[in-house]
Amino acid sequence: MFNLGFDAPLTSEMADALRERARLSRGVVLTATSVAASGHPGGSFSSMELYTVLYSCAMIRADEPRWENRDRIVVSHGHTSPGVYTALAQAGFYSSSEVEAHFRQIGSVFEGHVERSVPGVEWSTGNLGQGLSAGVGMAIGARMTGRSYHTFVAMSDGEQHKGQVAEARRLAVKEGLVNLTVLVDLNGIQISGHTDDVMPVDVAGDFAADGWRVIEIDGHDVEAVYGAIAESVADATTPVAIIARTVIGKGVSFMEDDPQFHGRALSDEEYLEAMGELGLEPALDEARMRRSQPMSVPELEHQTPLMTVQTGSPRTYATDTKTDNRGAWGAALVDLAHANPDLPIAVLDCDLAGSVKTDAFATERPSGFVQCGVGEHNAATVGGALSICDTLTFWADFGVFGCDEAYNQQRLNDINGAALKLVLTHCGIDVGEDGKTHQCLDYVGAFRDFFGWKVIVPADPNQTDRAVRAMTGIQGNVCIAMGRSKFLPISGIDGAPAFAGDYVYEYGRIDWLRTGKDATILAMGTPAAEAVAAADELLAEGHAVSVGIVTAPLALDDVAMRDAASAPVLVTVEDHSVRSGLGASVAQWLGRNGVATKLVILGIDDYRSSGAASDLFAAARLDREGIAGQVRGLLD
Ligand SMILES: Cc1ncc(C[n+]2csc(CCOP(=O)(O)OP(=O)(O)O)c2C)c(N)n1
Repeated sequence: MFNLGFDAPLTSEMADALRERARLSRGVVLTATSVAASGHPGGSFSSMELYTVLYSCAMIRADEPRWENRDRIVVSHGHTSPGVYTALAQAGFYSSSEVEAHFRQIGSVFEGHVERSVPGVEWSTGNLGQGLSAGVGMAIGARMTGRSYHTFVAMSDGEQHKGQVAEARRLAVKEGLVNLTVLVDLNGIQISGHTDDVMPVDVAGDFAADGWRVIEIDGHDVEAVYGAIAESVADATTPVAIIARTVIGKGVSFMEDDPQFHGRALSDEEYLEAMGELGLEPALDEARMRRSQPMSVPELEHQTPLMTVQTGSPRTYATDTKTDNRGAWGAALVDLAHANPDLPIAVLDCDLAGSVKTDAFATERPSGFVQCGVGEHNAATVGGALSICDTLTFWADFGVFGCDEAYNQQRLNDINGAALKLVLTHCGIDVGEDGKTHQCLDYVGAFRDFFGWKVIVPADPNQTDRAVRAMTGIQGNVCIAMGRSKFLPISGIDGAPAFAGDYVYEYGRIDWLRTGKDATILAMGTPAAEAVAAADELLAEGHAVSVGIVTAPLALDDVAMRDAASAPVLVTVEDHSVRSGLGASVAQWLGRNGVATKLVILGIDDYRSSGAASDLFAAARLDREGIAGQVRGLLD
């Protein structure tokens, strides 16, 4: 009778069973949090009927947690993890005794905030305000893949303060996501006290104002919860927000409406009293004993598998015609759409399609183009969640917005094992006249601190073309970063385009375009062409300088690095902060490998002003003359 969806009316037998599940779950929450001596029982109790009805009735399968047509349930207030874990246990995903014994224990899948590796959990949350965006991504994913599942997002009232929630609300309506239901646990309490005192929000009014249908209910009445969900699933006109009035700590008299139980476990005495009120046998001693025994719940894989993508035929850009990397990216994207007519491809935009060159894709495949407006936090999370829904997902934006603005969202994408392909244009001082607020100087440094993200910084349009195609075959989240200007593509020593012909892009490889014993230049991104030109100038003067093009500053190749470091002086060149980019990677590599050589890091050491990019590069001594002059000085 359970997990059949919401088509049939709720029978009294089912309602009784749901109430009983919720009662038992409250006991498990108390035992688990008391064994762990931490956690969030208050919100778990206020959300308990919502979780019980959702996990017991939605179309999900305990024996096949990643069934592709399952309804998606995202819990945005991830601190209510004990409530989520135990509702999933009641729905048969694993035994609740495992939750009781191993909640918040090292090595256990039952982390303090909900984790996607727990069977039944769709998105790791806890950084409030991101869950609705994840749900929007999954609801768009259903449309992209032609699947009929429904997405449910449970949220708290405290997190309604966040601006990202408003961004997601609007996108849901604009995209017509009738397959999306939000359930807000309106318990009126958060850490610092009553929500009305901390930061008043008209939750129902906000959803209604953005065009959602709003249904208000008693969130502890399982019949009302089921009925509202059934109504929302049947509604094919708008997304629906169910505002559930609840009581924090519901079910235990001394916990009810008391902010201290937001985030504290009960003492043993309180525990006994509470279990008595719930009519349940205490289970604390037994659970404490079991804590030292191994846990049997396996972690689900949460890295997104690679999709099969036809990469099409690379384009060649002539070395006598100035071209921009972002133009090459946009053209390669259209080629990918042509080469994969049946593959779900989504491209997210934040009102910059013309500049970030996704406009041609938007014309070519409008069904895949998702305009998110000026809502980058939302776009980042929507993109991450969509990328785990069998959709090849790109988000293109200026570096300062896709990286700096949305840093924590990209961190959560990393933790969730998403597969977002992030295209950052207008990076570095190459942004030119827009000035210092628009200079993204830290894209390598920012992503360096995430353990999963890969970063590609192509040197010219030919390499950009090939790297864009190749990144579709690289697992996980990948960022490709580029500048803004047009410049001449780089030539090999034979005068032909260096990154065309037989050239195949490989992540991590350093491509040697010039060789010489006097010095080594390792160059990355827009100034790489100038570094090659500088080496040619120096050669004409009798100085033989190697130039290696680095596109993967976070994955330096050991063999190539040993070669690079064998020269008397090693110079790095980049349009990036000297503190955390290629030069920093090389310094780290030298230190870790015990290799001593003179290292000179050429890059950006302060915020720069507005100006033509060529003038800015000259002022930073990152043009041909500047690089040649600095290397010449070192050789002399
Ligand atoms: C972005 C973010 N800011 C701050 C926090 C810290 N925090 C955790 S729970 C919480 C209160 C949220 O209120 P609500 O979710 O309504 O809590 P409950 O109803 O469970 O008491 C805060 C501020 C967080 N997790 N995420």
